[in-house]
Amino acid sequence: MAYNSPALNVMTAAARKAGRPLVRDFNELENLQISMKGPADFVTHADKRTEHILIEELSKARPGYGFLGEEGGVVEGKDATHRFIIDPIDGTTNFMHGVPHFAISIGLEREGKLIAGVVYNPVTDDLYTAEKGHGAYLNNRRLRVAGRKDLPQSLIATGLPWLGREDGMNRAMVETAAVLGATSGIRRFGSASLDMAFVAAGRFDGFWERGLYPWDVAAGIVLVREAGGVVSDMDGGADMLTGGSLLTSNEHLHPQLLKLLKEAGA
Ligand code: 2AM
Ligand code: CA
Repeated sequence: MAYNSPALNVMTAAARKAGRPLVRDFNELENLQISMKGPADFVTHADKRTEHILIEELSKARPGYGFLGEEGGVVEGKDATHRFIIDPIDGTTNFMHGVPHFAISIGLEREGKLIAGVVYNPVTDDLYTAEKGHGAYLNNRRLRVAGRKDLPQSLIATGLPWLGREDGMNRAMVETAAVLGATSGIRRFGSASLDMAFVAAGRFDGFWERGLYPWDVAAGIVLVREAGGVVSDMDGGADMLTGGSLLTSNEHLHPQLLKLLKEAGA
């Protein structure tokens, strides 16, 4: 059984509560006959409502904690030591296309250090939780990163640029080619928080992406660390929460991936 602190229970309850109407929206979206503008508006509404429920539930249980959210930005709290970092729908494009691979992501910071994380896919009901010093779990089952030591046997996830984010396109292509030529393959599933949860669960051997925001990765960082993984930015430094790039893997493959991506010359 997972050890759940009161704070982690609060985060889990908020994710589950916000997840229920989100699943209803997701099912409705599949059947909906909407105008071209419709789906985007519908998803924006679902996104905002989900963030609203999360903030409401979390601040009811922890009044005074601050927030950093994808929709709402920074909300200063009276308690300057604690902050929730939340993404109401991580994997919005999947959500919009009826692909059941998206998550609610909630990280908790104390004095600038990440101490707990929840990543919840409400469609599959997969709940990933982690707390500093207490391990990472999927639905109460303890998680451990994969033990593979060699790149040729490894399966690596990434995220790639899209329309409107072409600035990093060439670099992403060069890095992707380098990893494709050195591993068993790449997966691009479209939700950074779930990619990190999958690394924690030992499904993916590693994950890297550029252009990420704190709410994409806050909870995932705690998950992979507590599952025994290594997380850094793509220069090998510790600026992965706010620096915009992230590389995570096990202790054997992390340095190899870092070197491979650097040598890709991007
Ligand atoms: P989001 O769904 O919360 O926006 C995957 O590459 C990461 O990039 C996801 O965590 C996703 O977070 C973000 N992202 C933002 N816009 C995207 C888009 N149009 N297509 C794919 N990913 C996007
Ligand atoms: Ca996101």
